[in-house]
Amino acid sequence: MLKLVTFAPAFGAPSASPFGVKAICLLKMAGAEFEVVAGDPRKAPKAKLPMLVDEGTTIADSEDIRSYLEQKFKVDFDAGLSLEQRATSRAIIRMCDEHLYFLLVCDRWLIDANWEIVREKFFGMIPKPIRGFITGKIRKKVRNSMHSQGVGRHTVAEQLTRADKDIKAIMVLLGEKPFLFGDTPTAADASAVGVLSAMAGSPTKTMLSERINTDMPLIAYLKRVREALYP
Ligand SMILES: N[C@@H](CCC(=O)N[C@@H](CS)C(=O)NCC(=O)O)C(=O)O
Repeated sequence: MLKLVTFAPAFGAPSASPFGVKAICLLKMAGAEFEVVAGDPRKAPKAKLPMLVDEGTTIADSEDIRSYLEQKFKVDFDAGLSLEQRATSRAIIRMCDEHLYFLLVCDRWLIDANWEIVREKFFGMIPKPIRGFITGKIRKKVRNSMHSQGVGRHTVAEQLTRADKDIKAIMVLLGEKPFLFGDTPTAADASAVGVLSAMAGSPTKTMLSERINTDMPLIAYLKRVREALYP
């Protein structure tokens, strides 16, 4: 059976990682039999999770997991889409995976009230006397990497403006359809539900979580995708 190694469930999602959620949704769409196990990114080929283990083969990165599943199960996660829609789908996936994701990281890790809860959820297994010291170092690394990435240089309000523009683009594309490209979920829905549901599931009320949780059509869309694709 296929084994998806990812971060444990958190904040109402089947994995703390939106990429783990995306991979779970793709596995479900492929009709694969799979189990989800919690793992350590340091042991993964690219030192990140998720990774998929199929007997002796390990596939790292949700994008490569997608390609692997497409080949193995002869599925097309964008079945029925025109070339133009496929191009749009790719752009949406990039926007979710490579922009909105980093805004989620800032929301979870850099907003103090959220961090207090995230720290206990993600690192509660570290013995208490050294937890503060170790997690402080990890948080500093995340802060530096968000600064290098660029989003960490913006204020929370500026980050929200950026997220809002992306979310509006997703909602324009969705229109009145149940899923981004019609009546059936496609690859873009798997990326969107991972990151947007994680934002909605913020442990404390933030500007970003409020943006999502007060947008009723968006909430209804996320519920639909979760019902269709979560295990
Ligand atoms: N491009 C990768 C990104 C995966 C990723 O960023 N995973 C994060 C969790 S959401 C991770 O493993 N972080 C651990 C670390 O950086 O040490 C994918 O699509 O799978």
